[in-house]
Amino acid sequence: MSDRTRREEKEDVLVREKNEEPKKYKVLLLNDDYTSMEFVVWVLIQIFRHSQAAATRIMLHIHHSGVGVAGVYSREIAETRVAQVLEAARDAGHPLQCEIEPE
Ligand code: TYC
Repeated sequence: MSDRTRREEKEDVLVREKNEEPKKYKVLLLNDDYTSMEFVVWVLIQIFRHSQAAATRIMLHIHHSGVGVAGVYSREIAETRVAQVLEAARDAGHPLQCEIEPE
């Protein structure tokens, strides 16, 4: 058995956790056949603060590849963005789907 006390081990874990970068989460938008391109560009500009050019590029990437990253955030901000996208999509009658993935 090691001489290290449980307290020393616990202190080491706390120090390690404190020095680690906080986890980041990708907010993904999924392609579908019904949501309009204009609406996805609007979401990327209004909710994710992309420029018109970047929003169009990201939307086209999703349209062609099936999925794309709208932004990368802390867990709480990522969850808020997902909720904002789903509410806006529901209000506009679009089936757009959005999810979080650990980076
Ligand atoms: N595929 C859609 C269309 O042709 C456009 C679209 C792009 C939908 C990205 C969702 O996340 C999406 N109207």
